[in-house]
Amino acid sequence: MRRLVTMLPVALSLIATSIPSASAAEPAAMTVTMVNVEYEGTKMWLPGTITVPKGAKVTVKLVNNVPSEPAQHGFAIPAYNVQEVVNRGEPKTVEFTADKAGVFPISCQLHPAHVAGQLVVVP
Ligand SMILES: [Cu+2]
Repeated sequence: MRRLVTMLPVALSLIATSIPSASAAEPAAMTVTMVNVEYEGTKMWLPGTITVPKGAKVTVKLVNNVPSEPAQHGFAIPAYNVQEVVNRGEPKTVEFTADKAGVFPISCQLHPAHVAGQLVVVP
């Protein structure tokens, strides 16, 4: 028992040094692919909801696979000043840092009927 007690501070210090502190950690980098599809006449970006931790550097790869006209669709997250136009067959990438927590709409700025999604930034 005495041996165990004397080893305890050593064990605790090993644990403490192996866990990086939150302030020293780099922000998480996340890459998400979203695909614009048409299902029974309804257009939408899938997945409809993307969830990231606050502080993450987010890269969203956008693929427009909708076969019907028009050949262009928009991708906008107004709360993060993200706005892009994606041509069919020409993937694009948008990047932003998720620096505010909350639930934010994702929409197609070109077509109001395009079903909206959401970005969830978890604090
Ligand atoms: Cu659209």
